[in-house]
Amino acid sequence: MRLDALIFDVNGTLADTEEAHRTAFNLAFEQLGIGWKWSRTDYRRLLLTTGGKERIARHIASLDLANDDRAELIARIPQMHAAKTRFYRSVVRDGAVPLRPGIVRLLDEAAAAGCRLAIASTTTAVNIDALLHATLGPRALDLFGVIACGDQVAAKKPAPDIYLLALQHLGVRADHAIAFEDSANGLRAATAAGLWTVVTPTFWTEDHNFDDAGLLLPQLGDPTAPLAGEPGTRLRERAWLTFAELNGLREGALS
Ligand code: XBP
Ligand code: MG
Repeated sequence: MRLDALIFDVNGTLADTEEAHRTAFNLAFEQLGIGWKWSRTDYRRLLLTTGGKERIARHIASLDLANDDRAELIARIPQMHAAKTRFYRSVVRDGAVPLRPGIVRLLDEAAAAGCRLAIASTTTAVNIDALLHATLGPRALDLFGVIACGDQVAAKKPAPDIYLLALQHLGVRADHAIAFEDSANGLRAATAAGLWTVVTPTFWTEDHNFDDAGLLLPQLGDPTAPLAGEPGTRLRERAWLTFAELNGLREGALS
């Protein structure tokens, strides 16, 4: 079956951004005098709620509050999230968050083979723009023809909506595309949209259930960051996932 498109999640997949997100949330809470400080343990749990605004709402729901205080905090979610986005963008713009190993190589290999590239993320467009420009420069917008993100759909991951939107904008069928994810919610969203999915977890998601992944790797691998034990267990050709091998593995799985 022809492979027409690769669709990438952003946070955790293109780059390990979540520590930058966590720090930005905490800076926003401090700046606004809200007084919350999310530890890494807190944040691992909070990450199970996708979307920053939804994550803050989940946190408020967990607090023991009088009704008026709760309503006041809920009303401030947009303000908190806007402050968080400003902190996050400025740290990402400064180049503090690199792309994960193998991402640039695989994007280039796919583009050279005529395969289209897209994004499906729960984060906001400005965050994606900051990350892509800081890491790929102006060619980012040429590489990614479709960027589906944030509040463009009502239901965030694990609902399939953002992937379905990306496929619709690409004009590509799900069985002619592959998704790349790092989390169980992302994998559920991609799978529910009918996509064969490659999962590369991070510290934040390594304990999630990835039974439905088409291929599970610690990272994509690269000549500069080869995968331990490969080729030979999951990969046959190189110690990194090439576009040609990706295509072959998917064909084998679908046949
Ligand atoms: C993962 C998320 C995001 C970020 C925070 O996004 O859950 O919400 O943690 O971003 P992805 P916002 O789908 O790319 O893995 O605060 O902008 O929502
Ligand atoms: Mg993710």
